[in-house]
Amino acid sequence: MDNIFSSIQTCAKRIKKAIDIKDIGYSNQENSSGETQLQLDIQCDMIIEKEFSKVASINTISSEEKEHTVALHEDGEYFISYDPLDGSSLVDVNLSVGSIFGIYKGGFGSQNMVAACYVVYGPRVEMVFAHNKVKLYLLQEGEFEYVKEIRLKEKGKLNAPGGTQQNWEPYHKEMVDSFFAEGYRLRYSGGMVPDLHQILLKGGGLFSYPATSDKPQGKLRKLFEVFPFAFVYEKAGGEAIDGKQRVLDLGHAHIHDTSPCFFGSKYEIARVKEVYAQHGS
Ligand code: AFP
Repeated sequence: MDNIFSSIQTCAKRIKKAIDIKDIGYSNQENSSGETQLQLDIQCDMIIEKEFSKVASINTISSEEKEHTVALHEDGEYFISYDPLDGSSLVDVNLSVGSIFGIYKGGFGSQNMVAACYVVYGPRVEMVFAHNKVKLYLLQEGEFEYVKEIRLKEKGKLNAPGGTQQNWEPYHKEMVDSFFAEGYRLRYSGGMVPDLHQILLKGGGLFSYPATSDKPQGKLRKLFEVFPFAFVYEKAGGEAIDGKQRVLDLGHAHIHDTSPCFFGSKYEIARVKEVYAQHGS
């Protein structure tokens, strides 16, 4: 695991450089979710594949930017799913973006998850690594330095509601509004990494990306976005559900499967469960 941890650090430093200098034009390729890839998406994906191919304990990788898994080392015990540059469409407006990693032992699948990690490229570069605890690191003068352990409070103050409102179910809108009526503040940038990072560091709140009429299975990908953040939130004392069920109990049929998802501290997730038990399918 130490080798993986330091390999991700190397990737993060190289990706930060690519973000700073790379022309961010579109490529002529689409990824498996049908989105046109930025040249930057492709470059970040290549950086990670190259670094991970040097780590003998990594058996297989799967990337949000690749249709299929890639086998690396037959004797390796770890399987890593990653989103090289989540929120890359925000780079041209200079908002924060991130890389997400899910680390599994023996095969892909939430039941095999042993660690998760994400990197935020904002005014500063930060890394959060969740194994037994959730630890925050800051890139300072070329090296990641440990900052602190992250723990969520029982109840937060932030509300980050994803998805197009006109496609929300009425009960979902009522639930989102009920948090605002209680004094919660809106925080939503359109980048999952900075939005979830903000909730974690400010002590709690709710991030939701529900099933909508245009996306009945949600938008966010299980392996590349939902499972890794679910692991981080649970280890930090919060919860992650699909409305009813713990997301880490959901299986996946295909590596690019998506799921509705709600991440938060205990208080907000209890409300989601209550509302979705009455209404959700
Ligand atoms: P991009 O990588 O295409 O910018 O999408 C980012 C993302 O997958 C995730 O980071 C956001 O939380 C989510 O999409 C935002 O989606 P909406 O724009 O539909 O709210």
